Amino acid sequence: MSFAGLLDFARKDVDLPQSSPKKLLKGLHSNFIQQYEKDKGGYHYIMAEHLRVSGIYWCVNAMDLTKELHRMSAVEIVDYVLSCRNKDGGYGPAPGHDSHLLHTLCAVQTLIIFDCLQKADAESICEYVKGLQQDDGSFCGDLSGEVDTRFTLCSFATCHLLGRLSALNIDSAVRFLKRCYNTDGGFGTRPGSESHSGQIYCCIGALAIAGRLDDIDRDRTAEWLAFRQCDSGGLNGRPEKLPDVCYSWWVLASLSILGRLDFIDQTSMKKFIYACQDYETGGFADRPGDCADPFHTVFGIAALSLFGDETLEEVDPIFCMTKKCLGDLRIEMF
Ligand code: GRG
Repeated sequence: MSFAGLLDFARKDVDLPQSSPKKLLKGLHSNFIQQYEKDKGGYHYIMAEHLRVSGIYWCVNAMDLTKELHRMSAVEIVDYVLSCRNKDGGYGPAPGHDSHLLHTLCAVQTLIIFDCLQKADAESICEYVKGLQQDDGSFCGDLSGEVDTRFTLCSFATCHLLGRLSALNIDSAVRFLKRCYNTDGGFGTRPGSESHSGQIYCCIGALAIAGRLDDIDRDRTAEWLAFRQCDSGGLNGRPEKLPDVCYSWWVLASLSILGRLDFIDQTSMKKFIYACQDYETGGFADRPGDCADPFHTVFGIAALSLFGDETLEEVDPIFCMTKKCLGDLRIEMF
């Protein structure tokens, strides 16, 4: 490894360039997202087929949060999502792809955002989800058999949003989640795995949906999450890693669900999030100066909404959708 490479490897934070944006460039972001939807012949669109339904959720959710959903082609998008449904009841990322829990949840979320959940066959979707629950309470994401706490949240959220949470064995799923709870207060992908902010969001979200947050030590978990804040104000996913704007969401939403949003320094965190915006193209990148994409854009915007940015719709911390579109499907925690 070169000397420069070695220094980069040892780097645990980023500097915010002087020229970084200092406020939310809302108008630019909706243009950026709309461009993604339009450019169907483009390289990025074509290469993203394997994650398209998730990508659709990120884009329409970003537009809903920025109050610009009317600019998206609702009918075309809903028809596309419905065409990704498979005979097993689940949804794949694109027509002809196998079903996966991630895309099944994103399909349901997209239908809710466009207020047409009635077009989904709730019973067959929940049967599909139920079929992926294992004897130890865990969930596989698809037939490949990979178990991960992400899939517990996807299962709980999908069935809750369809009003059929009782289709799942909640007690055994919660027992499994508690086996993934580490002594440092975090959660990992499976029992014994390293704590990671993304997995903590999934486990806390699932426990909140199940009404079982009292089963964990909220302060211990919140402290682990608060230690993710770097000097730049940005948050990392685990110790010794670089900050990334998407963790602004995974960490902040977890703290919000735990009722501990004040464990983070808001001012420096907002500075970091603003600095991740591309002031030419619109969109957010993982870190200042990197290339913007819809994934980091939606989670950057959602984090700012949690901080109460009044130009944005209010976001729900469990489902990462506007409170407005969720209506009665929300879970009030406090
Ligand atoms: C939004 C309701 C809702 C559900 C989504 C799939 C899911 C549920 C959540 C994913 C949570 C998660 C695991 C986020 C982390 C994503 C990410 C950037 C992982 C990168 O991992 P590494 O190891 O990065 O490459 P670090 O930052 O640890 O070096």
